[in-house]
Amino acid sequence: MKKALALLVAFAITAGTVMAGQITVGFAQLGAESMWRTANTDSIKGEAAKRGINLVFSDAQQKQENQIKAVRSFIAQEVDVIGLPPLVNSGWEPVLREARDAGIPVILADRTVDTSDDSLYVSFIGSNFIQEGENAGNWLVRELMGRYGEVSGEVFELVGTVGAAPAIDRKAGFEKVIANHPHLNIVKSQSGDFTRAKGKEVMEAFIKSPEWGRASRKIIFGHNDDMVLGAIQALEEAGINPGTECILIGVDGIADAFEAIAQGKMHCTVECNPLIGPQFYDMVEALVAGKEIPKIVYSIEGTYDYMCAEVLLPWRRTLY
Ligand code: GYE
Repeated sequence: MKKALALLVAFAITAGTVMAGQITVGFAQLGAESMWRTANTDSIKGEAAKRGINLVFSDAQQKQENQIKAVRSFIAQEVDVIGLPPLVNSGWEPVLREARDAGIPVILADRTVDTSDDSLYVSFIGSNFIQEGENAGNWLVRELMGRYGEVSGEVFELVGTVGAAPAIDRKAGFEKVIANHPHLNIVKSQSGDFTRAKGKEVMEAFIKSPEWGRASRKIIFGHNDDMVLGAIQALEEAGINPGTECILIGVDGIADAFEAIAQGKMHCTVECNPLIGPQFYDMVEALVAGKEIPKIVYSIEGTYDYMCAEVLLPWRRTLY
């Protein structure tokens, strides 16, 4: 009864603000774990406001059950389209089936799901995470070759959220590249859940490990920049100079990473574009107009290092 009432209230609030012909989108954001994510949320909210789209937004605080609940409530509210960045890549089939049966298209925004039934969503828009892992690996191989004339070293890997597509795929892409180099190996690998605080904690544990003591070339590969920035704090607190004693690579390309690179504390960031609001609503509007949309839309992304970070920092601050 309470639930039904809550649903009714939620519906009344949304319905009350909708104008005739206005598109309603439910977006089940997964959390606010990183600067990438806050930029992504701003893009999704800002672009809806610009286009006069009625956005029903929810934040699952990094809990899959909350995201599933949000999707169910969007179905009950009969929104036109649902946007979903799945926290982890499994466990989505029942709720995606419910949306499909209700005739509400779901666009996977940012992260992917692991399913053999791709009729459960209409489209994926986001990054090619395997490619990002490869970009990180390729930059590292070139860097080692340039610095030392050989490709060898020990990698300490800060993994993203366990079971999340960007964590699984970035690892896979990176490993694929370094597999060609027998003296370049991952010696430690642990999840820092894509957050700065956990990245720092995991780095503290890495520093105390025997592998750290034994490593001759210490390389830190973080599945996002926030974890690497946390790791830099841990290194500095332990009296280790990140810029000269380690090689640090992150993913996302947030302005704070550009700044750390410009300051000589970090070496490279692989871009992952969070500003997908405009493309997302292009798809929403096309769907509502009954048009076909592509099944996959990948962002185009680069890799940035100490050769350019300082010059590009002011521009980057205007992005994310
Ligand atoms: O790289 C990370 C965030 O799903 C692509 O999630 C996104 C990732 C991003 O927490 O910073």
